[in-house]
Amino acid sequence: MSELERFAVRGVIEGFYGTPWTHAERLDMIDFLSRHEYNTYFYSPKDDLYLREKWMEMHPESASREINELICATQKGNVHFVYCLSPGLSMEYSNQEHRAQILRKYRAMFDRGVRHFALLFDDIPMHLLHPADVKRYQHLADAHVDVTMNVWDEVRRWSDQVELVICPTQYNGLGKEPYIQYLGCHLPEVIDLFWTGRFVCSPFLTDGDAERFQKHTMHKPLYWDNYPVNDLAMANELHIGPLRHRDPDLWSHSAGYVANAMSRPECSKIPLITTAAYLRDPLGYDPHTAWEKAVNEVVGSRDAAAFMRFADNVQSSFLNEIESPAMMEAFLKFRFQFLQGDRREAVSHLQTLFSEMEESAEQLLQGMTNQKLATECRPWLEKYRHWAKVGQSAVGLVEAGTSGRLTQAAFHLLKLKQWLKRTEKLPQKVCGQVMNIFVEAVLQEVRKAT
Ligand code: 14T
Repeated sequence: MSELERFAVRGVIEGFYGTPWTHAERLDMIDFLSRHEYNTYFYSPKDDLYLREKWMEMHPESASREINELICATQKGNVHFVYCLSPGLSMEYSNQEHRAQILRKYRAMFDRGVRHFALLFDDIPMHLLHPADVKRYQHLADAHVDVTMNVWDEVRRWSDQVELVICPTQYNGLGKEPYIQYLGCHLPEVIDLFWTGRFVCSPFLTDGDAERFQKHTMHKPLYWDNYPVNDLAMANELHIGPLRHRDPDLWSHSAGYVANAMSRPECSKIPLITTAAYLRDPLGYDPHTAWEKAVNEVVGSRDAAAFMRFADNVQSSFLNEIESPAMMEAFLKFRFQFLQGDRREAVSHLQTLFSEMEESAEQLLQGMTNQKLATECRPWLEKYRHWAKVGQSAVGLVEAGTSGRLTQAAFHLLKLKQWLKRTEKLPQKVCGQVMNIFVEAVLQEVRKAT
């Protein structure tokens, strides 16, 4: 695909709440982005004090040195470094000194070669709060346009290479809400507007929605896709599944695509490689094929098969409501065979399934080639191992119960209850409801029989 026939911006944003990436992780990520044909890195961890809460203060000396290194790394890798400030928690929009401070911080970055800037107004109140602002502006959008134009007029005096992105306070919906319409219609088209789609986490991004956004805001949306990010309410989900449901023609209806990553950088690489495949060839993109390739690359060939078995049970998110498809299929087959009278065969299949599950869990827990990945995944791997134990006791119970060995059945029932209790204490989302459905069915049979 030619450069003109794909997303102009292909980015990753460090834009999550929670522990920011370390300096080493950032350098590694920039290298990763460069190798996977991403062209932009947005530096915006929510919990970096000097970008948000203390946005008015200059970065301390040590942080400043690290930012220099990041800028150099992006330059070497042909990736744009976007310096993002989130002043909305305390900024008085009408305050001349506050505006000057944004420009001072931008200028320090400009002097080190940065040409891409962003002003993020997400996750702040929709109403003006400072009395001076209430007096001067009609509404929040009015203030945001004024500040943005003020900043824009100054930075483009520095160089005609400078680019500016805005994250509106209302960053999801249909695009015809009054705030975003006002913002869009009063800002020049060269200033890109971030947009997460219909929802904060949008199951689908469609051409139709992008067109509607453009119609109402006079801007093509710059997609900020909240996948694979797993912060806040999503913290128990590990988003290692592939990107899904982004329309293949989205590139022609948008200003670009930016993925918000997880606080776990190594895990993030798996979905980010699938996203890179989508960005490279949206029409030819197949989530499952891309996913297998991504797992192979990040996990390495030695552990890839075991990891894939694990990952099949850790893929549900707002993008994909299907969890543990292979396991679900095995349960359905089990019931079918069991009812057909093929009990021994049915039981033996499930025994194999759960012992392979335990083996792969053990293999991954005891030491993966990619140790960083192992560390990041550990809580989910632990939960996966626990479910294998639950499954083994459940199958043991079925086996003993249906062949009349009641003492053994009672023993397996006890074990099942113990493992179930331990497993349910682990909050990580693994296997969704699939294991619960199976266990519940087994326990129901037990109740019937006693
Ligand atoms: F700016 C936005 F486009 C955006 O998505 N902002 C945040 C983002 O930093 C965060 O990582 C993401 C996923 O949780 O969602 C936004 O933050 C929220 C969204 C909510 F709906 C924070 C609280 C919410 F209730």
